[in-house]
Amino acid sequence: MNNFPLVPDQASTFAKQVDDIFLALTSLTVFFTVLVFTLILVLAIRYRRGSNVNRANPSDHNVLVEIAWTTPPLILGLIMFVWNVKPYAEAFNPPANAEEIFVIGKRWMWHLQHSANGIRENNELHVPMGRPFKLTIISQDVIHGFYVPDFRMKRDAMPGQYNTVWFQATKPGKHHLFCSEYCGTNHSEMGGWVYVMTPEDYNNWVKSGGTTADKASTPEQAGYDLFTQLACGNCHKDKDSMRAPSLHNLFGRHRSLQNGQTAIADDTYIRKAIRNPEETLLQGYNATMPSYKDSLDEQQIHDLIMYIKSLGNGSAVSLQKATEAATKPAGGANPSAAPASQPVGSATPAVPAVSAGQPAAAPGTAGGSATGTVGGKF
Ligand code: HEC
Ligand SMILES: [Cu+2]
Repeated sequence: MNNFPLVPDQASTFAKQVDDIFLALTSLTVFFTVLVFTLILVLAIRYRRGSNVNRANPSDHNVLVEIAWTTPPLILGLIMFVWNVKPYAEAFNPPANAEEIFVIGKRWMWHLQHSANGIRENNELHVPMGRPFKLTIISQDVIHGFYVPDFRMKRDAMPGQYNTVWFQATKPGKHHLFCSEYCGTNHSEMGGWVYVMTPEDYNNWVKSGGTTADKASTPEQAGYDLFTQLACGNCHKDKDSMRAPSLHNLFGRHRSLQNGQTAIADDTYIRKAIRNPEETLLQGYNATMPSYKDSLDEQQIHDLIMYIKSLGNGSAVSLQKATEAATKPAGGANPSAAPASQPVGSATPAVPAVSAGQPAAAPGTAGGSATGTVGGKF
């Protein structure tokens, strides 16, 4: 009987929690199903036609019974909810020290790259136990699902969107990796193994260059190479210029767009800015940036994003500016509302205003009314 596993191996920090929740939900479901069907059966037999029971004063209303069948399920439901919130939130919020692994799903294979050392793998993933890893997942064609049952971890790989999830493996060994989304002819072959190693074994594996023998460059280095090769630097300098905004400290910053919306410069925003610059056209600039939609694949775009991230994190800058603006008396209720409420299109000056790089820093624009703008608040 010991050899009859009801659940897969528990090999990550989530596994036990997920199994406990699953067991509780299943037990509750079974309990109430049995209860309800037993009552149906007993009552149906007892009150069947022709049976000799007292049918005087049939009641059609009983407050006590109604309270009895609504209150316990309500309390049980709330208990399940409270119990689930924490693990659920945890599963989608990687710890800050998690190392990133970039995952591309494509028909019909998984392509993975370690951001710390640049090692690339196909349908295999090597990780040490006891350390958190964050996965950034995208698809190059249709929807796939990155699924490691032993880790109780599953996340969709979507075209055009970065999804993240994280895990920390607890058990050395070989764990199945699947695609959980039917994605075409060879869907069933789209999978492989996650190898969880002891930290020493893992360090040796990394030293030997992993499974790729050729020299591995980190995504950041590869991104720098691409940036040079594609001459992005012809327009993007260290400082904002007439030609283009600087990409230093861009990551995490608030951007005001010409379509009246505001955005935060996260992975998805930068990906769009590179592939479809017309959709993220910045206030104060002309649409001179070429689209790289057809010339760069997902791997290359991710490399560029990693390079841009390495140029500094601007969320701290943004926050500081926002509080500064918010404490100013008039018109400063929302740092992004002022520039966003400017007329859009041809009326926008071609010369970059100071505010193009730093929202709401330009005093001249602070007089605008803060009403009637899309995305003026976040
Ligand atoms: C011909 C000049 C030019 C070239 C070449 C160019 N860009 Fe741009 N880029 C711009 C301009 C102008 C903007 C601002 C207008 C806009 O949003 O499209 C911009 C905006 C951006 C943004 C958004 C910046 C922000 O502050 O929100 C990113 C990211 C970006 N470019 C990355 C790149 C990368 C990566 C390359 C090389 C693959 C590149 N650019 C090549 C001109 C250029
Ligand atoms: Cu698939």
